[in-house]
Amino acid sequence: MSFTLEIAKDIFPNTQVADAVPVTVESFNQLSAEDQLALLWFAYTEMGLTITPAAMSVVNMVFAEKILTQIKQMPAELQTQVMCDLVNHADTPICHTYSSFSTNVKLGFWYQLSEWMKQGIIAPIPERYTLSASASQVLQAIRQLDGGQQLTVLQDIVANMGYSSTQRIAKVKEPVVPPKNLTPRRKVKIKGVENMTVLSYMENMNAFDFEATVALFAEDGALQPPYEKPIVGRENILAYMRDDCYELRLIPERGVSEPTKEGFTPIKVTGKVETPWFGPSVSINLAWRFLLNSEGKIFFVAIDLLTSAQELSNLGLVR
Ligand code: 45D
Repeated sequence: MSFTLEIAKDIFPNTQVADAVPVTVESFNQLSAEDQLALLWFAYTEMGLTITPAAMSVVNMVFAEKILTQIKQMPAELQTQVMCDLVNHADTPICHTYSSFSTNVKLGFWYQLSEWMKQGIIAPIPERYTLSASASQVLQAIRQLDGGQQLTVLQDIVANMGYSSTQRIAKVKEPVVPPKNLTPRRKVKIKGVENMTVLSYMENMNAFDFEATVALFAEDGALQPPYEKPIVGRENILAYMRDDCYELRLIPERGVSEPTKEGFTPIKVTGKVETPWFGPSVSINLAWRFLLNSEGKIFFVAIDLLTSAQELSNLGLVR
């Protein structure tokens, strides 16, 4: 038997992945566009989180400036219409443009709109809007999630807005950012893990040295982000990291390796990650499930959100 991606995905099967995220997103998707917009606005403002100014400097907002200006100049009803179109996956020029944005540009786009809504430049969600019973239930479900899961729900919904999320539109290539040689490389320590590939992965990611990070992968290696399909091949992983991983802070805490089988070594690490959007005010509890090949290269790594902080100490031992 040789390892395949399908088999690799199932290493450390007792990792408790936070299913509440896709379940909540799924029930959200059943709501009307008006309910969706209002609910998101309530959830977003209720979370009372302040986006760190640093976040917007990571995001290449030039891609969104044209449509932002266009929306700003519209009469209020049209502004509301545009927002509903985005939620409805409508077939409009703005929805097409939106779909070509990377996740961070989409978040930045909504962040800009939210700031303008607060300033009265963009039509606000009516304060007295009453959610339907089912929308109130979804809002209640979101309230019960931990901070990291709430953010993931918001991010997921925002990422899937715009024209037909099934029919993937070619992403706009973000210009290559010059390597930040000045980012100091800090040694990481992971309780229970001495493996150099895993340690270098964390150090390179935290230095935003994505070339060095992908060099740790096997040629046909794969990375599976939370709730997504694996991204296969160094080049695709590199493109993904350049889009989504600047200023992420990985904080691995502890880990465990399983015995090597047919040259493959499974290593599980648990810890936290901080996003540039909120910095240390929200940390996301997660697990990295690595499978290294006989050359010590990453054949597969899955990143999963954990159900709770308690799961940080569940390292794969059968309980
Ligand atoms: O009016 O090792 C609404 C990988 C609509 C890489 C809005 C990773 C209504 C490898 C939308 C509400 C990346 C996989 C307005 C690790 C409305 C690796 C505005 C993991 C105005 C560790 C809403 C990284 C707004 C992870 C502005 C797990 C919403 C990263 C803003 C997770 C929401 C990052 C924001 C997350 C959410 C970031 C900014 C979950 C950000 C979420």
